Amino acid sequence: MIPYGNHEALAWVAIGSNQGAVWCHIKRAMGLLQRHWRISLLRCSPWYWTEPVGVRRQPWFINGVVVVTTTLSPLPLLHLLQRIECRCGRNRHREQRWGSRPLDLDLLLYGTQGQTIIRSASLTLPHPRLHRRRFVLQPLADLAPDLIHPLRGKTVDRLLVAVDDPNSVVRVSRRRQQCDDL
Ligand code: A4P
Ligand code: MG
Repeated sequence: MIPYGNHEALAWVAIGSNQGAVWCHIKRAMGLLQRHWRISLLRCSPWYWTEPVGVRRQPWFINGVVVVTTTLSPLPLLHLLQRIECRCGRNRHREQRWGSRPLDLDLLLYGTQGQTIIRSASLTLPHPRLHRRRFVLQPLADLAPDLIHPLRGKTVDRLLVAVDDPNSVVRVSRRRQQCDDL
């Protein structure tokens, strides 16, 4: 049986940007997601200024998470996210791993309860580093605190409380966000 077909699934997508006009990249990415005929944007988390993880000497990121419904299965959805990254100026061949980028879209969880597990060369679900990163867990917990990580067996809220990540995550006020938009 084909597991996904044209059925609707939920997907949680992490959005990050720390290069160039960060809010423009984020807005553009959300617009492109919203306009895709096989995707509906359901909710968006608050946005956070986040201390860079991995490569220290780079600007802080803006991070957030969106939840969508989609009839795309996981791999075509990942490919769509990668095309959107390119359209927002990302060139992954020219960048350092974990370094600055105009836009990073990661597929965190997929399925009605986020329960899909995949380990293939091009896609790992749940995202392999989601449980280790405050900049992902905080906005994800804003949207889905009770969602259970299918491999860890813990809710997102519990993962956030237990996460061993000292890097700062600071909520962006709506006022600040509106100023930055101008
Ligand atoms: N890939 C496999 N599974 C997935 C998935 N679930 N979602 C593969 C997205 N991609 C997935 O990703 C590398 C490869 O992972 C892809 O070819 C895809 O097939 P990439 O986006 O090309 O490169 P990357 O993002 O630099 O690599 P990586 O290892 O995914 O980095 P991360 O984990 O995304 O970390 N600090 C802060 N504060 N905020 C950030 O947003 N982001 C990163 C990047 C580092 N530090 C950060 C932040
Ligand atoms: Mg990525």
